[in-house]
Amino acid sequence: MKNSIIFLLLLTIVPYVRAQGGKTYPDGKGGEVYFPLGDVSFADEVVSFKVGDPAPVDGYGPEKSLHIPDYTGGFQEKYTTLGYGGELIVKFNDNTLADIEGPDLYIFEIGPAVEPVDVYISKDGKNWIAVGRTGGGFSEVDISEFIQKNDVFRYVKVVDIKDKKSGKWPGADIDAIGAIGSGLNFKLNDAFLFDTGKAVLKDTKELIQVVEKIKSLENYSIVIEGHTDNVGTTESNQLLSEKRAGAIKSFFLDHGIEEQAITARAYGELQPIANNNTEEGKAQNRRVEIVVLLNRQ
Ligand SMILES: [Ca+2]
Ligand SMILES: [Ca+2]
Ligand SMILES: [Ca+2]
Repeated sequence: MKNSIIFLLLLTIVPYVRAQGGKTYPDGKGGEVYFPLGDVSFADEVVSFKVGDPAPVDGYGPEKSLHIPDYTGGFQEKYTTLGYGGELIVKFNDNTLADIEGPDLYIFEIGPAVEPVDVYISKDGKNWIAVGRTGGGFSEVDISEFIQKNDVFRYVKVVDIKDKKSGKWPGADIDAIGAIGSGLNFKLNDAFLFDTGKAVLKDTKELIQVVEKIKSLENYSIVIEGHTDNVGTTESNQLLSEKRAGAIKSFFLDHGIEEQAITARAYGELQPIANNNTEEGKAQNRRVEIVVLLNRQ
């Protein structure tokens, strides 16, 4: 029952966000940064890491840049040194990156000098959008001018710009990567929602719970994304995902969520999250993702 995990998330994260509001983290340079979603906001998974050349003397591993910033000074093994020209790709799982007013993404880089990185974002981990370069005291990135309204992203890539070749730790030292513009991400498996090939909702019990939780939040917007496996034509999959995202949108409207708060999108088979060569992978790919964005209060 994959869905029970999702609802566990809903039941735990939503009250947390309501009770706590956001949270402030030290930026490692004497200042602090506010994240409206708190601890959930940070990158959850390493997708790939290509250490630069020369590599650092002591490499602490790419996973040191996941989760909340935890470096407090000195020689702590709590950051990822990219190496000269190194490249790190991370992914958000329980949250997404989105545009809100002001900066949207923050790269926690440690050390006395800010060593710049080029920053890229992606929806699928394949097609990348360059969103700027950190450095010169700036570690925050505003993605608004590079994207469409209400776009949501799950991947971030940072590439060391080959500024400093010398020293024991060449390249940028990354403690954490966080989405200030962040949404809660819920994946609903289609098997619970629809019959094969159909776009009529069959079991809405859990969707009602989703609606109730969303309505308990303030100042939110919702992005509904329909996705399919690769069985059938690309066109038919596109159409099916469109109808299913539309069915969820109608359900939300019928249950008192305002139309201007909802964006529905369809991706068909274009954004799989698992291998379509296995039955299990296909089942994971047949899904609706609901992203709840919390705007700055
Ligand atoms: Ca996260
Ligand atoms: Ca922004
Ligand atoms: Ca860290």
